[in-house]
Amino acid sequence: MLKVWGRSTSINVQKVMFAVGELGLAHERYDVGGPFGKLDTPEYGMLNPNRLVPTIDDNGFVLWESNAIVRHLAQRYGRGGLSPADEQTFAKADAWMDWSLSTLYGDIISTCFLQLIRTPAQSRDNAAVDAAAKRVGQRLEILNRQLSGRDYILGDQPTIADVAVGTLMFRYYNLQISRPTLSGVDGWYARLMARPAYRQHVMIDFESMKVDGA
Ligand SMILES: N[C@@H](CCC(=O)N[C@@H](CS)C(=O)NCC(=O)O)C(=O)O
Repeated sequence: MLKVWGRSTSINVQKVMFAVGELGLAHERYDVGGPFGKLDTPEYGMLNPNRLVPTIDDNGFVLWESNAIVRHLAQRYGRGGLSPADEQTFAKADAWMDWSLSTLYGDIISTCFLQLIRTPAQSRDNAAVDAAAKRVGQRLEILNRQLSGRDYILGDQPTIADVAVGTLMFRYYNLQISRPTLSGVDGWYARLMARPAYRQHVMIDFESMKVDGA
């Protein structure tokens, strides 16, 4: 049985659980991290020396880093589906995964999400939020062009690319930031929201994560 450690409100756990849901894998998820704590135990340190979530144990194979976990699960359980069978298509999906981390994650999560949800309004850097939101809008124009004529990033089915980039979109679309109209990205996000695994694991209200005064 697949074991997943990580609270459901963590964006990186959501990414893994979106893949788990798409792949239809039987699993147990353990609430650790955030208000649940338990990351500082010796047992958890043995599983993940970074003491972060997510971590998985896939029938004895322990792995951390959410993108690596998604790739592993997709390659093991979703060849020809979430994990493109064609080598070059897989490489392109992999590139979009890296792109999500190197190009979007910092601005959406480390700046917009942390400033608007985890920082009291009086201490907030509104200029940084506005600049980050603007950069994301510009970078999503690249994705918008990729989605022209495609339902998902690499074609008519979701892949690991949609899992990684798509998981960020729920926060992007639900934070109080300015967004350009990008019909390709908007339509793709609507298709993601229609997927049961996305609804269950990614569309998790984050209002309860607001700190006092945010
Ligand atoms: N690069 C790592 C980042 C992991 C990470 O930063 N996890 C955060 C949650 S999103 C965490 O464990 N924070 C501490 C906590 O939840 O207590 C990955 O993608 O798995």
